[in-house]
Amino acid sequence: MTAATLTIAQDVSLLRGFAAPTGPLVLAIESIAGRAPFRHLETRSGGRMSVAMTNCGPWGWHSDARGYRYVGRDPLTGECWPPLPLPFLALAAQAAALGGFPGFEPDACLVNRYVPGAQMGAHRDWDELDKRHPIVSISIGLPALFLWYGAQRQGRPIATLVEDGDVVVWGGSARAGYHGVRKLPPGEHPAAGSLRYNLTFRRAR
Ligand code: MD3
Ligand code: FE
Repeated sequence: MTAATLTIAQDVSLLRGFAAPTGPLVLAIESIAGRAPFRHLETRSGGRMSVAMTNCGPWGWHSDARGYRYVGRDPLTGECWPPLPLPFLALAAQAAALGGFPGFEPDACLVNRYVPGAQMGAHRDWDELDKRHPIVSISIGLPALFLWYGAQRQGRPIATLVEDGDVVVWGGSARAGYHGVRKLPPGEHPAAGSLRYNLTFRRAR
């Protein structure tokens, strides 16, 4: 457990190495993907996202021609999403508290999987009911450049390298912030192989 909490922007905290070691998290992700497989969702405009996604917890984020929303069942299998592992919940709550948001109880965890070349364009997380809750992100595996645009989608973002075990917490004035992830460079990581994973914990309802 680390003590260093870095502020990237107002109400955006970076907890370096807070989720390390990530070996157990990778095993948990593989188990989740065994029940709710990774898939490439469709954007509203019909494109295919380069990041593969799945979910665990009561609610899962989904995207198709009908738009972006949280759903209680996996549209691929018709089953409920796999449960949120207790260690995930504890990690997210502790990180949120350190970032200034005590009492965070997420009901959704979006699991992203990046292969080299995958990227996430500038967007904001805006499908959650109550925007007073923060979002907690855990990076696993290959390092990536996080891009923080802030209140506006355009302009030059603040780029921060996030590495295995790093946790980002954002809420309050940063909750509406635009962000993205730069195209993943190739590499090899002991726990995650040639991949990067990201967990984002949200309060959907
Ligand atoms: C804070 N995921 O799933 S976490 C998402 O790494 C999503 O997969 C990203 O955005 C991922 O909706 C990133 C959010 C994030 C991104 C960039 C930041 C938070 C940031 C840059 C600075 C501070
Ligand atoms: Fe996001």
